[in-house]
Amino acid sequence: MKRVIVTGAAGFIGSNFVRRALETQPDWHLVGYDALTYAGNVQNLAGLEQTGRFEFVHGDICDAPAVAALFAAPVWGLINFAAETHVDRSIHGAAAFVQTNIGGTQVLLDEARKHGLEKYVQVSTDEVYGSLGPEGRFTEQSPLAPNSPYSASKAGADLLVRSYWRTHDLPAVVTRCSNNYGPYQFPEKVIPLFITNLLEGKQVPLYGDGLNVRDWIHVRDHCDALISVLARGTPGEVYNIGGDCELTNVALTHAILRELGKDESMIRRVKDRPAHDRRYAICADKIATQLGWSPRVDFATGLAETVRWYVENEAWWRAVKSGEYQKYYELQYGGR
Ligand code: NAD
Ligand code: TDX
Repeated sequence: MKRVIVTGAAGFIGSNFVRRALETQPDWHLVGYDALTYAGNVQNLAGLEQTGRFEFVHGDICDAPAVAALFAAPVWGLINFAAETHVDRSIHGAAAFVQTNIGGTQVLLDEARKHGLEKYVQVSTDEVYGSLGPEGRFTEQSPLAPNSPYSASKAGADLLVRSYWRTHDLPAVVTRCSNNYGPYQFPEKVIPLFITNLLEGKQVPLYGDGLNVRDWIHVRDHCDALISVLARGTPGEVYNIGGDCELTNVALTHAILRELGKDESMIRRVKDRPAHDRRYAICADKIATQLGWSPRVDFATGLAETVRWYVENEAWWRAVKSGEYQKYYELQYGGR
């Protein structure tokens, strides 16, 4: 059995990754590790320990002794999803972003180096490349030009990972993916926020002119790409991952409204996000050529499936759309 540590396992992509890896990698034993911040939810991993190939450990990636304890048994691989992930929150306050995204990554890298492993994967984002004009796509050679405290902290972590590979021969790989959607996504991100607002009969807050472009990928496709990188990625390399599905936020909003049988009156135009990146688009040719991965879920099917998941899992999103989240939402949108 290959023992794989999955940090940030109780979040959106981490929990989808654990589920997908249990389905497709019979020789992996997964250890989920998560601090359970506002974005982490053990419910996202419900039932998985019954497989006998998954266990959950509650802990912070900034806590070096706790991370060291994960290495008490031999570790084959570590994939780091743990992060503060919401751009708007990073505008309100960057401290937690620097602490977890950079400081936490440094702790993971040091423990991985001390104890040894076969592969370390840093799950990063296309946002480290900054913003595109109307033409072109990000390649792995695009310069890093982050525009938000969130993306700056992710870029800082990417550079640390590279330095541990160069300096300490740590077998580390970085991935940079575009915008994910699918089940278990926290309803602060645009797709689940808009779906759940509409299910509650509330309007959806569309930033600025709504013409910013994102390249959407279903979380299952992202997880399959990450499994191939963990299994076969070359240390020292960066792999871009994208869905080849560019949409303006207006087009995305209309698709969600259509799925739920609502009209344009449900759109509320709100002020723009500061330094709002205009366009992201990923060239994923390298991972296609070198690791044989390409996205499979078509957007219309994936979105319909996702809307259905939120309709069927109302208890899940009602529980997370309260408490601390509500306070933040009121700060962001002026109370509703
Ligand atoms: P998420 O916010 O849903 O989950 C993050 C998880 O990390 C949560 O479970 C949280 O409890 C945990 N966490 C936070 N701080 C921690 C700490 N100090 N120690 C341990 N655990 C901690 O985020 P997500 O959307 O699942 O993103 C996962 C990763 O993928 C992030 O690194 C993010 O930058 C990256 N990414 C996300 C997207 C996207 O579209 N969502 C796209 C590209 C890359
Ligand atoms: O209420 C909203 N209204 C709106 O118009 C929100 C929350 C967002 N938006 C717009 C801003 C963006 O152009 O929708 C687009 C997507 O916004 P987010 O869901 O906040 O995602 P984004 O900022 O693109 O970042 C996401 O993708 C890359 C994730 O949150 C990151 O963690 C990931 O790295």
